[in-house]
Amino acid sequence: MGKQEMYDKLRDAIVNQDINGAGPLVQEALDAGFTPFEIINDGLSVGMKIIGDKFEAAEVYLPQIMMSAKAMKAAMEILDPILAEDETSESVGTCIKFVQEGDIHDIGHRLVATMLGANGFTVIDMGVDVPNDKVIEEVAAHKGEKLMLSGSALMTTSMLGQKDVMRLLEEEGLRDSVKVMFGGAPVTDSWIKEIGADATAENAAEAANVALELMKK
Ligand code: HCB
Repeated sequence: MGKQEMYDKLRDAIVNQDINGAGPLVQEALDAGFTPFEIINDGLSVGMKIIGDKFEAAEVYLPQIMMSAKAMKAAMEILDPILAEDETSESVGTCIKFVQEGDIHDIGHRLVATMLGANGFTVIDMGVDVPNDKVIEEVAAHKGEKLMLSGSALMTTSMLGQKDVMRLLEEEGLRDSVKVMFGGAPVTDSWIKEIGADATAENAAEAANVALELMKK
């Protein structure tokens, strides 16, 4: 099977909500020599983007989205342990990862966490719907380490909470202890500038590169 043909099958497993088929297909791709990185970036993520666009165009509805999300989870259950094994022994830094309060969208968050882990970060996954005071407590607990904060928000409402994170970091005297990268579909470069964060990234692969660059500064 050609490379593109496999990417298309992986993409379609997500678009067509193939919860039972996604895991075995990922295994098939791994057995055929595809890397987890290719499987995620050129296959599964493309499918998730398509289903997201279809949702916005009202071509599919919440139940289908939820099943695509489950297919994505089934696929990542095969890939996560492999990516964890690949982790380099020396950590390049600690990354506190969370999804903003009020927001339970965790697919992109998990992909970014996986990619950061695979690129040498020690990832502290605080999960979804995390209040800002808990985030600040976690940053304070790791003060002094090479430290990143990576927050996701998928809704315009939850994105506003990112501004508050920046304010609290300043107030608590923690701003200089941590590099801050925010992401999620509504997050733009101008928003990052406005709130005084350090960076954003379009996707998980870019997030890993941006995070590695920030750790050098
Ligand atoms: Co949801 N939802 N949803 N949803 N949902 C969105 C986000 C809307 C944009 C759809 C729309 O209306 N057009 C919309 C938000 C509108 C807005 O505020 N502008 C919306 C809404 C309104 C809602 C509900 C309120 C719907 C309802 O109940 N009526 C509800 C809210 C629940 C809540 O959070 N309180 C809801 C629920 C759901 C689910 C449960 C059905 C499901 C989530 C399942 C899950 O995550 N476990 C869901 C989904 C899947 C979506 C869409 C279709 C796709 C999101 C997604 O997974 N994208 C989304 C539409 C869209 O975004 N186009 C829709 C794929 C991932 C891979 O991309 O952008 O999340 P990503 O992450 C990327 C990228 O941003 C970057 O890298 C990631 C990986 O490549 N990145 C970072 C992310 N975080 C980063 C952090 C960094 O530091 C750096 C980079």
